[in-house]
Amino acid sequence: MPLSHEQLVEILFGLGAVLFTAIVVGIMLKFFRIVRKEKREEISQVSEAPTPTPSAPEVSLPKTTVAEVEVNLKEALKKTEENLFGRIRALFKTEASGQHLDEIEEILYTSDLGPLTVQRLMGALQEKLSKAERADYETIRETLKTEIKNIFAGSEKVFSAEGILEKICFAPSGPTVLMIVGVNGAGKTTSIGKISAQLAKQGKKVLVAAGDTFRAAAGGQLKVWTDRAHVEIFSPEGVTDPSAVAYDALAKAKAQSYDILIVDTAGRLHTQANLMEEIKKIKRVMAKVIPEAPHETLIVLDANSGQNALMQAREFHKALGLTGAILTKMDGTAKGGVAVGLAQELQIPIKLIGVGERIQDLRAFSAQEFVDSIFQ
Ligand SMILES: Nc1nc2c(ncn2[C@@H]2O[C@H](COP(=O)(O)OP(=O)(O)O)[C@@H](O)[C@H]2O)c(=O)[nH]1
Ligand SMILES: [Mg+2]
Repeated sequence: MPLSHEQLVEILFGLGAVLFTAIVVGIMLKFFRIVRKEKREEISQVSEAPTPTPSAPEVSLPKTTVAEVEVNLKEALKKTEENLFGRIRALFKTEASGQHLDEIEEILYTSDLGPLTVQRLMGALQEKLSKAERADYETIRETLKTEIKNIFAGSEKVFSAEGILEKICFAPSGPTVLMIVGVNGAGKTTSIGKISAQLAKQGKKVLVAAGDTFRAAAGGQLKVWTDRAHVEIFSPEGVTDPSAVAYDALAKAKAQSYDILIVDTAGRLHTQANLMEEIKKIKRVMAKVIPEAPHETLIVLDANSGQNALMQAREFHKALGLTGAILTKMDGTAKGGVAVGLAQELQIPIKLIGVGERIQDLRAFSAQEFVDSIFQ
C-alpha cells in the first residue's frame, strides 16, 4: 500500500530525530572520553610526583639513580694527584736535571700528609738518591710510591681492592654493631645510608639507630637514607638520651636476629669534654647487651679538613679506641694525602672512602688503588 504524504513526512521526521539523537550522544561520549583521559593523566602525574616525606620536611638530599655508574677513583682523586704528584712532576718538566729535594720537601709539607710522613718520605728519598746512579724523575716517583705503600702496609690488613663487606669485622654470632662517630658535617649520616644500602643488597638484615638526638632534623635525614637503602630505622619518639637509644636498639637487634646494627651519633668536637663523655657512655652501655659491642668504632673524617682530620682522629681514638676510619668527600678534594698521614701517624686503617653524595658513592678503601691513583 502506497504511503500517504503525511505518513512519509512522519517517517522521515522520525528517522531525522533518531539520527540527530545519535549524533548528539556520539558527541557527548567523545567529550566525556576526553575529560576522563585528561583526568587520568592528571592523576598519574600526581602519583608519579615524589611524595614528600612528612618526617623530614626541611631536609633536601641529592637525587640518586641506582643505574648511574660508579665514580672512577682516578677521576675522584684527580685534584689530590695534581696537588701532590703533579707538582713534583712539574718540577722535572721545567728542569729535568737536579734532584729538587728542597722543592719536593716543600710540596710534601703542603700536601696534608702530616710532618711524620714527610720526614719518612724524605728519608727514603735521600737514602735512595745517595745510592742511585741517576737522580731522575722516575727514581723519585718510584721511591715515593714504594714508601707510601710501605706506610699503608703498617695499618691496612688487606691491600688489594675488595668489597665493603670484607672491610667489616663481623661478630662470630649475633648482631655486629658499627658505631659511627665524628664532627658535625663530616658525612656520618650519609655514609650510614650508603653502607646500609650495600649491606642490604648483600642480603643482610640491617637496623639503624638514630642516636643523633641533638639536632631536630637529624632523625628525618636518617629516615630519608634508611628508606632509600630499604633498611629499618630505630628512632623512638621523645627519647633524648642517645645511650638509651643505642641500648634499646641493640636489645632489639639481638632479640630479632638482625645481622647488623649501625648507630648514628651526633657530631661533636673532640674539645667538648661533656660530649666526649657522652659518647664514651654510648659505647659502654652497648657492652651491657653484648660484651664485644660495638665491634667497629668508625670515625668519619672529611678529607677536605686535611691536617685537622688527623687531630680529630687522634683525639677520638684516645677516647674510644677506634677500629677504623671512613674518609669522605674524596671526590674533588686536593687533600686526599691525609689518608697517608692517618696510616703513618695513627695506624688507623681506612676502611671506606666516600666519593660523592649519591647512595652508590662509597667504596672499600684499597691502598693499592689509592697509590696508583695519586701517582698516575
Ligand atoms: N661530595 C661529597 N659529599 C659528601 C660525601 N659524604 C657526605 N657528603 C655531604 O656532606 C654533607 C654532610 O653530610 P652528613 O651525612 O649530614 O654529615 P654528618 O653531620 O656527619 O651526619 C652532606 O651535604 C652530604 O651530602 C662524599 O663522599 N662526597
Ligand atoms: Mg648526621
